[in-house]
Amino acid sequence: ATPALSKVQQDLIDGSFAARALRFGSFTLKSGRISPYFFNAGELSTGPLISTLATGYAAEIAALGVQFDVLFGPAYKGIPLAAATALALHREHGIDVGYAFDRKEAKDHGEGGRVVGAPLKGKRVLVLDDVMTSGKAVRISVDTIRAQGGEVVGAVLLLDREEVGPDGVTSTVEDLRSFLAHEVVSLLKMRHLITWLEKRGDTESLQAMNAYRQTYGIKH
Ligand code: OMP
Repeated sequence: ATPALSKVQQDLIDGSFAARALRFGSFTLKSGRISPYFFNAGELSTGPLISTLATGYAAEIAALGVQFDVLFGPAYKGIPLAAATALALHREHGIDVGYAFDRKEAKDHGEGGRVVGAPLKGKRVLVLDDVMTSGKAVRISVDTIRAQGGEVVGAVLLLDREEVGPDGVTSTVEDLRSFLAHEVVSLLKMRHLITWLEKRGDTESLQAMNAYRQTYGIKH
């Protein structure tokens, strides 16, 4: 059975679909897998959408209860997300943390360095990212943070696609959890998108989603 949607999840999926950040069709992923859906968090680019999203991330982080100093949002899409979430944590939960992000290109003049924002050295850092498939993007952030002398204390994602690795068995999010030895949480999982499609009665997308999940989805 598919899970019920919370108000935040319903709002997030409705808003993402309306903004075409969430699309159903045929998409080639970084991994080469052909997916019946794609979530492009870069399209969540209005005040109301980023507000809903930041409130969602902040609530997830507050519920997680992890102690940390800095939120790290990788370039480019993670930058506004981390900034907006730091603001929401402050306003909505009284949790005051720094935020930081990396550059895509190394800078060799001016202030220099690959990381901008709050210093990471000796700090507890929470990674904030958009979509996770294989976990590669998150691992790159982890490497960047550790290279700066920061300690990664967990990761929070917008969408966990709930996929298996190339061996067809290992859950990529479980793998990331053991790699970090910390929690990895997400606002949405692929199963929530399926619930949403069921409510909407979109049988064509549902069939494609279920077939994809059979092939690449985590096994229960
Ligand atoms: P992994 O690095 O394999 O975990 O994939 C995550 C990244 O893939 C994201 O940061 C995006 O660059 C991209 N992506 C999406 O944004 N949305 C999707 O629905 C799927 C992917 C993807 O290519 O797997």
